[in-house]
Amino acid sequence: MYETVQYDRAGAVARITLNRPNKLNALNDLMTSEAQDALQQAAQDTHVRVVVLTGAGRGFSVGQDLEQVANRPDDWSVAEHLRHGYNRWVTLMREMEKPVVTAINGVAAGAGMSIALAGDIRLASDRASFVPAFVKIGLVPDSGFTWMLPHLIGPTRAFQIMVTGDTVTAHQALEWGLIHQVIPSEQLEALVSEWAERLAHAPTRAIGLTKRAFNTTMDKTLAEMMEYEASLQEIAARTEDYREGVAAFLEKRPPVFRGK
Ligand code: T3D
Repeated sequence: MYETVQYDRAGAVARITLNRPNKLNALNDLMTSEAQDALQQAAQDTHVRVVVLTGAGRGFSVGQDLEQVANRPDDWSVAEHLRHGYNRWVTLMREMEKPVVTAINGVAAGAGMSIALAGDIRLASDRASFVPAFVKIGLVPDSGFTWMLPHLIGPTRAFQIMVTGDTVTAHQALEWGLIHQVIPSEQLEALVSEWAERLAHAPTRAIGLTKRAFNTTMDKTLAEMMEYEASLQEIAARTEDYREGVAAFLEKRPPVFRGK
């Protein structure tokens, strides 16, 4: 049981809900450690094959709880706060060898935007917006933002977003390639469940290894990547799901993947 995060598992789908709706799910230290714990729980639970991360109420998350900032001692280190907090959180999402769907139900600001964009599949309500708030309070983008943005949408728009801090609407985010889909708010729940079910029946190991390749590709050459892919394929090709995939194809029937 957590105080600021809700964790539910239904079948193969784990759902983590950031749960401080009155503060638009601003990230305090407790929420950060509880969210990390919930992500680790989902990563380790062999029943779980997909994770959905969303926010309670009208926001996804507005990033760092600025009330907490005001009460820090003078010798307090922001770098350490990021290393143990949001950097670890984002890393848990990126390195989990299961698909992570972010269901961006409302505003995502600052580190909350970084966390929303760290999902493998990013589904936004038409009421969602993205606020790169860092510059508005005199900060550098953090929690992976300066790495993610240029990779997702190219350096031109990424730089503009970072230095203006202007709000990006859900439809702009879709058009620019920040997210995968914009969904009418009343249908978000249903469509997120559809995505989750689909991913829960996918070959989980192959998807996990694909994430491993994605995480590696950005600083490698084509030759290095082809070699790396070959080593991952060596693993994927030994899974039960691969045998099932080939058998189903040859038997002209849909495959039943078990994530093994
Ligand atoms: O020092 C470090 O730790 C460095 C780490 C940095 C990482 C970061 O995430 S930096 C970015 C921090 N976030 C922000 O700067 C966003 C601040 N919030 C806003 O600009 C606006 O709230 C939004 C544009 C996101 C949404 O506006 P709106 O009009 O929809 O909502 P609101 O009325 O501003 O907010 C609703 C409530 O949430 C309100 O509380 P109240 O008055 O009803 O009691 C507001 O104060 C609270 N709230 C919103 N954002 C935060 C927050 N409380 C604490 N921290 C927040 N970030």
